[in-house]
Amino acid sequence: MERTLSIIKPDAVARNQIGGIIALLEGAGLRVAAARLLRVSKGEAERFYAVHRERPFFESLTTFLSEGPILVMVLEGPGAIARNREVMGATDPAKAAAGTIRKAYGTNVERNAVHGSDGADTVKQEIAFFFSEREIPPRG
Ligand code: FUP
Repeated sequence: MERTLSIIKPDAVARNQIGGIIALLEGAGLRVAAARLLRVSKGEAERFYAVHRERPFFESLTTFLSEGPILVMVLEGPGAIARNREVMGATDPAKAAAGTIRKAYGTNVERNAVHGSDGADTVKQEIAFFFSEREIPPRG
């Protein structure tokens, strides 16, 4: 069993696409282990995306992430990190495969509906950014 961090970004939350996106995630065999709707400040968005701080899109990306509520989730399942990235589709919705979240709900390379951790090294810090261990209830 593996965990990953998923974010439904402000574009998709504003367009009432939470349900459609979670249906695709669950259909891909991922289960929601924890979830919270919240808003991040510009500074928090800058900390979350710090890895991209030298990129030309950093200013715009962090303004976008902080423009409205987001749904942050911990997803669980076998190979959850890769599975989530598969169902998300390519970063640019125009290049995303049919059946993926970004193909269905993304607008452009920035407003692309979802975020997902990209590897085992980043997933721990991304989950810890939003959740404490006691907010991820054990199954039983
Ligand atoms: P991904 O892991 O698919 O979300 O993509 P990246 O880690 O490469 O990029 C993180 C976020 O930066 C993307 F979700 C959207 C944004 N981005 C842009 O706004 N413009 C670009 O050219 C590339 C990425």
